[in-house]
Amino acid sequence: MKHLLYTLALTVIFIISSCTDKDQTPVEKFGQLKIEGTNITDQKSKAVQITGMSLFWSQWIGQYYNYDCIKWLRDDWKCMVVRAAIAVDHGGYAENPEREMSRAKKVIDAAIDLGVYVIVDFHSHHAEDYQDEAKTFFSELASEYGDYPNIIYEIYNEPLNVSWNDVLKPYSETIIAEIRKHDPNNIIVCGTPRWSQQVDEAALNPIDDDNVAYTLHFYAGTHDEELMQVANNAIKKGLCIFVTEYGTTNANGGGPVFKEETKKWYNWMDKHQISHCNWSIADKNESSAALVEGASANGSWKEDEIKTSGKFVREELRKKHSAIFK
Ligand code: IDC
Repeated sequence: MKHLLYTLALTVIFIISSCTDKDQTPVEKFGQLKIEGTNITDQKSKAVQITGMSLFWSQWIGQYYNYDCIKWLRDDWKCMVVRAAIAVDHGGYAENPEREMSRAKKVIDAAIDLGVYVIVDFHSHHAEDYQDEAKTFFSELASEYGDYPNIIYEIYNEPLNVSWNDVLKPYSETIIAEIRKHDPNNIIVCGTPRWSQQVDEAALNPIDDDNVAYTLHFYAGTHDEELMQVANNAIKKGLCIFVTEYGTTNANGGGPVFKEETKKWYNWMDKHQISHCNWSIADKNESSAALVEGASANGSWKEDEIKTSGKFVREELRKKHSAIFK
């Protein structure tokens, strides 16, 4: 009996001591995220930078919205976060609510099981025209998943040239109120004017909620220091920025892969501890798509299934992960 207890104690000690950070999932390590000042912070109030990949428009390239793919993105690409870009118009959720909601839930369920964060993005350029749909969509998600620390709500991908004060702030407040009925504290990310670039406008009139961040999107071939300066001004005013989508290419999703320019953005995001997701996990014939046409839907991608941008971004994600989980 004594011997048995001794062995048991040793086993417990062994298990505890072998559980280093390296074996932890992102959600085990960081837990409940919140916003403090301009930073996203973890359960110990330490600033964190969570990094990962965005999936493509769900209605067009939905095959990567599955468990095995998310698991591969966690284990091999070392994503701490994945973004489900749930299409609204162009045959998305507005027309096919059940199909698109089920895609969103597949990714959320996988993320919860796998211990990664998941951004659920209402992927539209006209979400103010789909406010009722957005209310229904986020209310359902918040009531079902609001208790999990995994979920991050992105309520509007990219508004066009519309006013923050008159259109986007009221839209955001309406959707936030709906989410907060069920989920008091997970992070909500708001789209900003002109393709989620004018974060400085939101900084002049921010939303009254403790856990709201604001979207900045950039494409390294199109956007440079000028946009960084806009974002710097917003940060100076106290705004928390989340780069929920960026590309290494031109803003149309094509053109060359701008490695040097992307590195400048990486440095800038590191300096400000800004979290980010790359566009996109897709096998489309465009340079921003990470995969070659016909790449397996279930992950396990070999070298020759990954395109230039995908390889470059994967390296960065692995580097980021290994600096934190050691
Ligand atoms: C692009 C896709 C492209 C598709 C187009 C449709 O890469 O294949 O034809 O949408 O509108 C964004 C958007 C994102 C865009 C991406 C690249 O959020 O939907 O995807 N981009 O153009 N903002 C800036 C760039």
